[in-house]
Amino acid sequence: MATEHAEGLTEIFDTVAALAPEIREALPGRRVKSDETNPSGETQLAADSYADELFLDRLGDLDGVVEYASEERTKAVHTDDDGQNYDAGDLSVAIDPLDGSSNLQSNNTMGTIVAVYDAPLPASGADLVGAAYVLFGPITTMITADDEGVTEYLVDDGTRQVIREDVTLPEEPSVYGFGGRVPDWPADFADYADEVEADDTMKLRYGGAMIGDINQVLTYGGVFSYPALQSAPNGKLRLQFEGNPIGFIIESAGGRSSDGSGSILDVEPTDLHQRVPVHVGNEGLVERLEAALD
Ligand code: P6P
Repeated sequence: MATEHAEGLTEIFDTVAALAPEIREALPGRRVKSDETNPSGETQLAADSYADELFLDRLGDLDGVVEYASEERTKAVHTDDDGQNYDAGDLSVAIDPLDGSSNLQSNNTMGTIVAVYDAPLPASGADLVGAAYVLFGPITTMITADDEGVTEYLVDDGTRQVIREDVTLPEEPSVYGFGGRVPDWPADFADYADEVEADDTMKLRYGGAMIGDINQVLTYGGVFSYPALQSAPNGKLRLQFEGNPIGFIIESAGGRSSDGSGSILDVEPTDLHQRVPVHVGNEGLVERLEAALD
């Protein structure tokens, strides 16, 4: 890990892990919809707002963190006392406090996505120094990625206990998950999906929370796409909070990311809540996708 960021990243990942049991315990009582919507126009659950406030409070307190942004907030919050100054070593955190919170009412997987940039937000994926996600499944796990690779932890008790080091995508892919409604897929993506589905070594795994589907790809090899749609040319997922961190994690695990034409990490940031088509997985599958969309 780049020494200038090692301490800051460790503090951020430890803080996110420490909050995991507290957030998981609070979920049962916060399944209700609030009458608020987030900047992307999605209905907020009480759990979304609760988790967002908790992350801002704890991450904002860290000396190394100078800026906090989340899917639930219109603007970034400057959390240091020297205002807009951005000094070497400062870190910005962009977080999806509860990715897939609509799965809460159906008791399916969900969790938290964290992107750590060494640049003001909105930032390019090239400015990422680390990324992570916490997955609330049958057990609570955390995946972290930095310049040393990808590690999986058990975080049930709020501490990070390593369960897998140097995590890489299996060479032989076996799962796929494609978001959006099939009639809304552009023809070239629909053709690619048909090709993948015709492959009898591939099984459909799509659960409605990106990180649950990504964890399937990271564990079994395959491809996850939330493509550009006819009704939404930039797709649904947000670059700062979903596309960049997940692209960083999958690329750090030896896979590929793409917005349809090239690495998601190269997409120019223009707005904090900009959307981006997201394709991540084994190199061969992503290369075939880019050829299909070309
Ligand atoms: P759809 C959850 O709301 C999310 O942002 C991602 O976690 C997930 O991959 C996607 O949206 C699911 O979208 O259209 O299938 O409900």
